[in-house]
Amino acid sequence: MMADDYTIPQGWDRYTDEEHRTWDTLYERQVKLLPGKAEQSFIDGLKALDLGRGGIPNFETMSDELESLTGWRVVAVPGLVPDEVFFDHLANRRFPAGNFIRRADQLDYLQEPDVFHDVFGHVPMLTNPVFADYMQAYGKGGLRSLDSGCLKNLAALYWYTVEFGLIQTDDGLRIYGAGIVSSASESVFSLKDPSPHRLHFDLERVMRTDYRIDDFQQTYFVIDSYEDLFHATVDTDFGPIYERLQGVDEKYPVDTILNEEEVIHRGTQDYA
Ligand code: HBI
Ligand code: FE
Repeated sequence: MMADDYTIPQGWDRYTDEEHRTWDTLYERQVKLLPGKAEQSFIDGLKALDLGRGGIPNFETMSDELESLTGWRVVAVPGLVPDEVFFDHLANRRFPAGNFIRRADQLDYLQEPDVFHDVFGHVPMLTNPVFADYMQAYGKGGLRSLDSGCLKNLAALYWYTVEFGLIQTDDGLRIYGAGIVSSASESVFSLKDPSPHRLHFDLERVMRTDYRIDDFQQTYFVIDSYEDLFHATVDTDFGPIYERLQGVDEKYPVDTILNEEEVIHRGTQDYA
């Protein structure tokens, strides 16, 4: 039975051996690729939550550990949930994760968020206290945005940070976005390929940018720190931004570079 908040039991006992093996296959493939690519909090989070112990993680055990670190828990949902339900979970430090896993013949790409994308991709970053606070702030901002008609702008922010974000570190550019760390091909493409633009993150600019959900990104936005991201989001009064954006239906196309902006890498856009 599904509750009002769309949560369901994970049903951990019902996973088949084949489903656990699918997790293991995906896990091993990503863990080999990610050193030197994923930002350290992601790698630390995998270890802290012991996500490589074998098989699909049990949400209860994992949540007990995660809660002791940053107060977040993971709850099971059947798939995409309505925006207001999604935001309400985040605002209360619950991450809704799909409980199903992709079929063995869909290892590389799946449109819906399954347990591998949601748990491997998103949950390790929730062990970083600043990022964990950002996610909650995003959820609260999302609830507020529902009345202002600016949901699309907020969705773009999520897309270019939580899902496809890059971060500048002392060791170079690294990945923190869940959509990238959970993808074998995009974890290489996003950092190494000459095709996509890599631009410095700017809140309002990002919120006005279109995005594509069906292929590699044509532009990635780079933050300097999770603190910057948190403060850009929390210290900014979204009211005036929303007001400016009200009249603006047009989005910046996905390959735009503005005159005044800080370019980290001007992409060739060959891939697109
Ligand atoms: N539901 N389960 C789930 N996962 C998401 O990432 C998600 C969602 N519902 C809405 C949603 N994302 C987005 O529309 C928001 O980020 C704007
Ligand atoms: Fe996601």
